[in-house]
Amino acid sequence: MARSSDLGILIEKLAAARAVTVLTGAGISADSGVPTFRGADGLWRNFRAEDLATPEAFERDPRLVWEWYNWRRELIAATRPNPAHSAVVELEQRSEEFWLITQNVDGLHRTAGSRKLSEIHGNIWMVRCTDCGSVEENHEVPIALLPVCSRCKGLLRPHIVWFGESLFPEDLSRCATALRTCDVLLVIGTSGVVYPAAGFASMAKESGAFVAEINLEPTPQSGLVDLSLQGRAKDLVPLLL
Ligand code: BJW
Ligand code: ZN
Repeated sequence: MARSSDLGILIEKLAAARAVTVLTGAGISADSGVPTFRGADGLWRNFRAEDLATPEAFERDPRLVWEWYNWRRELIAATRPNPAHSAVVELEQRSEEFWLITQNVDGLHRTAGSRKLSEIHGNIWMVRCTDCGSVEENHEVPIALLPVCSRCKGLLRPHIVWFGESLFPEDLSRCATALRTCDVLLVIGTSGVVYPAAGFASMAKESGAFVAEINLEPTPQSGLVDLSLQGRAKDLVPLLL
């Protein structure tokens, strides 16, 4: 459990900060009922994200990959933001400078009202044509298999960053600025194993930020952060305000 003295330190650091950056992962949405990737509930028909979230998997069997996304689209469509998402919105409104970096593709931060954000792994409600590259919103649940582009009839894929693919350069440069210039970085609900996001805490630390982590359990980042609070995001994040 988080110690109240640790919570007090973080509250003070946030109150004194001019610039705040928040990095979130699947743990913040777990409290809304979205399965995490590396928890037992993240498995689908015994496949792991590493088996399906790759360009090779899509090339081999686009139907299987779309079936996985349909399972997730249905789950996510039934969820709502939780008090941790709302508390992040309030932090944005209170901070002179603020940026939210989320690895989550579920869109729950946007639904909650976050506006200053980078969805660095994309968004499950956006699709991209594998032929002409056009990107559009698509909220169909389930999406028709196999979905095709309205402009050129090319095969659509999720507008999501898969393993082995580069993140969008504009997101990377916006995140680098937010990490290099923040006074406090708050890392919420990520296992800290997927790069480049796994390197963000040390980037902020090197630039002099106070770095705090909120997670149900210790992570590979726990040793390098200034403060590690253990507990549920939905219980702890609202206490910071
Ligand atoms: C709670 C909680 C509660 C639970 N409250 N907490 C350097 C070294 C080694 C490898 C690489 C490297 N650089 C790049 C790579 C390769 C690769 C990589 O990192 N591999 C690692 C697995 C080793 N990275 C990439 O390929 C990236 N591309 C890239 O860097 O391009 C350049 C390049 C390519 C190749 C080589 C070198 C350079 C792209 C990564 C894209 C990741 N995409 C995914 C899938 C998207 C598919 C989709 O969503 O549809 O994004 S992977 C998956 O993991 C998803 C997530 O965003 C991401 C992170 O997971 P997250 O959010 O941390 O979730 P979990 O489940 O892991 O953890 C949940 C946490 O919450 C746990 O800690 C719980 O305890 C906690 N929790 N309930 C608080 N209530
Ligand atoms: Zn097209």
